[in-house]
Amino acid sequence: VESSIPEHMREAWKKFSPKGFTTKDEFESEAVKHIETTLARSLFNCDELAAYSGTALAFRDRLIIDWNKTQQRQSFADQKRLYYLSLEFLMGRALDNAMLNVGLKNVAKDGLADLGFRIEDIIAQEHDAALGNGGLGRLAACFLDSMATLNYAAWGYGLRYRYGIFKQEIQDGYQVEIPDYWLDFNPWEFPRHDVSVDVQFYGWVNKYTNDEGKQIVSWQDGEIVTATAYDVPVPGYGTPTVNNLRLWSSKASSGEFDFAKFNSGEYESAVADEQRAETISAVLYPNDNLERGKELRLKQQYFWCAASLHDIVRRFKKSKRKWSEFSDQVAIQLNDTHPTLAIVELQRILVDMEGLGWDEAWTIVTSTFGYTNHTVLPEALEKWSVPLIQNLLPRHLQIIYEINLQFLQSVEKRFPKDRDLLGRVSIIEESQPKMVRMAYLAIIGSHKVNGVAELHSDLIKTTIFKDFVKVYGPDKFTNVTNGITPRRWLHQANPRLSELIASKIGSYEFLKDLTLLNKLEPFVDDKEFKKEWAEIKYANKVRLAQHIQTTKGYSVNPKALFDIQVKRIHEYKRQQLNIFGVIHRYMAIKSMSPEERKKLVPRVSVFGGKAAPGYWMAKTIIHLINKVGEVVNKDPDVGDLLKVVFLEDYNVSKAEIIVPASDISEHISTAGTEASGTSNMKFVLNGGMIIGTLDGANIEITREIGEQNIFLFGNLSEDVEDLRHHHFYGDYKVNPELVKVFDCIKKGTFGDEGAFGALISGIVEHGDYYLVSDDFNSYCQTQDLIDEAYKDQDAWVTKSITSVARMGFFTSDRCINEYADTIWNIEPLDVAEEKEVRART
Ligand code: GPK
Repeated sequence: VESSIPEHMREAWKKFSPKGFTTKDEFESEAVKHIETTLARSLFNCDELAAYSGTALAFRDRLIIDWNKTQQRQSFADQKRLYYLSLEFLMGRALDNAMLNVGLKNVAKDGLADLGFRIEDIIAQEHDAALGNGGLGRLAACFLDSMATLNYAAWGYGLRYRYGIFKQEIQDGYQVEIPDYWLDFNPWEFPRHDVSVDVQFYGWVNKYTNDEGKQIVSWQDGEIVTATAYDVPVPGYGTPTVNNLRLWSSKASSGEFDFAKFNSGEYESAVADEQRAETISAVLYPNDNLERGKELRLKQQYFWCAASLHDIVRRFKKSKRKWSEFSDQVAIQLNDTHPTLAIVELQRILVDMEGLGWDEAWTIVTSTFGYTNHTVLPEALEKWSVPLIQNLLPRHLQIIYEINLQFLQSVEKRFPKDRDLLGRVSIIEESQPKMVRMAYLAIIGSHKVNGVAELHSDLIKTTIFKDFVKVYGPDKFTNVTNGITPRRWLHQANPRLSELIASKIGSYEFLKDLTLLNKLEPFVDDKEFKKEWAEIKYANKVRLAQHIQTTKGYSVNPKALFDIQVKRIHEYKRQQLNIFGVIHRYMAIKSMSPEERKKLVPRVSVFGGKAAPGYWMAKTIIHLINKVGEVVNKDPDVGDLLKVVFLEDYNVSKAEIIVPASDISEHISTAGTEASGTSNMKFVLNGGMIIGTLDGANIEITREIGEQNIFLFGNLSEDVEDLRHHHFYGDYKVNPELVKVFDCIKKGTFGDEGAFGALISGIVEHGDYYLVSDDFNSYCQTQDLIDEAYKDQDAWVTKSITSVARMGFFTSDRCINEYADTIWNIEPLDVAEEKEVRART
């Protein structure tokens, strides 16, 4: 490896390069050094935040050592790398994860105790890195964890938003959004002021023939914004690999910040230019499963794609290889269509800047990219208006047209009689204004397209991308069922359960090979084991009850059945079905005699999740949940039999408390709408049962854990279309039990009935698109079955253990290995030698 340090001076470097702490005393020494020097605090003013900061800096130092080595090792090995392009990385907290991954959490715990702190309090000081909305962003974070743990040479590329997803407060039952400024103190990022890319916008395209008779295309007179790299270390579990997540931050380019203006007194307009540039990476768009076509969002997408591609190409060019070897060195995965412009940008770099021929370049591009689709919901499929792209990215629009022309010509050759087909598969939608269909561009520019669960991958082939299956054949389309990292979602969130499992199967190896969980099955009848299993669940429920007590100010009974639905609020996810079911239960309780009530299973219904700020119906659902809670929770007829809790500001760190505490969790989307779901996997892995529809990964979870271990209900995906049709054209009647629920709301039982009118009329008058009424009976009956099943605690615990034992398939490690084998064509780096060196020192 090249170095600027002369050979004879390297000894001194080697002698003094830090090794990182391993003992408690070393940890304390590092932490105290950071508190007293880096932070300029002392024994007399070290609060928990300072103790967190010192601890984080001590662990950060450790990670950096491994991180530097990993990057050197990967450069030296010169293997193919994977780049994961995602507009969202929902990382959550880093300290606990770092401590567990390097195997020094106990060292830190004892060290912090010596210094006068409880480790849990210190961990809780950290601000979540919340650069994502929901499942898509958290999936990217789980993938980074697996890629590092499995020793793949893989980088994440994203945006360094100054504001992550907003913080949610509930005021008078309504959601209120608070900005999430999270960068005040972030020890986990490293500004790389020496790594920057100038990104261009607007301007015009100049085409001419040069002296040698060559066609030259130049994009000129645009506005330049600089992308600066901020690197975040991503440690693997029990391995020396620490990968890199590179996040781009925008600022006015130094050429752009107009000193002439500045000096001539136009201070304000000079500052305004600077602020406009910084706006690009200022804020995460808070929409989940929805696209709104805002210009700033398109700017974000291009800014991030261009910076990432130039960085990747720069790295490739250092290797001095031929362009034809590009895709032997580089694989790029597109997390949804948000980074589709990367396809166009690479083609532009190769053709306009590097002088390759169109076809040669296009072959390279299409063998480099893979595209993952995460939804079939039409409102989520990205389209950008042609005039918008024309103005912002004039050269890219030309390239898109050329890609489309060549593609359509090839289709026409193969299907000469099918004129309609050409219109249907065209990247350009012939609307007013014309629109660029990003998913089509992503398909055409990639060599593989995948869905995220079996049903979903089938659906994209038979619905939204059907015509492309005709054009390319079925092999371009594949499935990679989602997974989750068992490190965060079992070991970190539920340490006692992880420890119990390890004690039974002999080691913590299951955290790296989750299929080893199947060794638990022989213990399903072990009385002592079952008792401990149940105790752990109970302790986790007590912990959640305490969280409810401190955040909401009232108590819930941890012996009650905890029924939890936490995820983004969306009509297709059907939190409204859940709350209508709760009202139905409330009405039933009210009409019972005291004797009948005694036979009931007490229940705590927990909701949590954010609504997009502009999604009015989702906000109405939140409002209803809160209003029902206000009435039910103080009704003396009900007491402990039913409590309704809306937990504010659901995020990754709260999920780590909530997920281990569920008896039942709800995954109740209208069949065919939830691409996969990943919290379903988290809940089952923590010993909870599921109530769910035959949708997304619920289907595969059922196949793995067995039908007797899951509570399924509702209509099937294949029947949805007919049912919807029937709502409009048949003699459609709303389910009578649901009508009673609506009457109860309309009577004003939960306050101003007008507030919920739209929720009801959407079902009664406007076609019930999400089939709430069709599934209501089946849902309520299944809830009754759950009550019955819960009464037999012994059988319940058997189900719980059996399910966990069969969850091995749903690790994101399996998922990443599948991507690596079938899409990226990359292999893990061998780190055996590094491990050995480390064991010796
Ligand atoms: C899908 F299209 C989108 C989106 O914009 N945001 C998002 O979080 C989710 N998703 C799906 O809704 C989930 O079913 C899926 O598990 C997750 O992506 C990861 O694939």
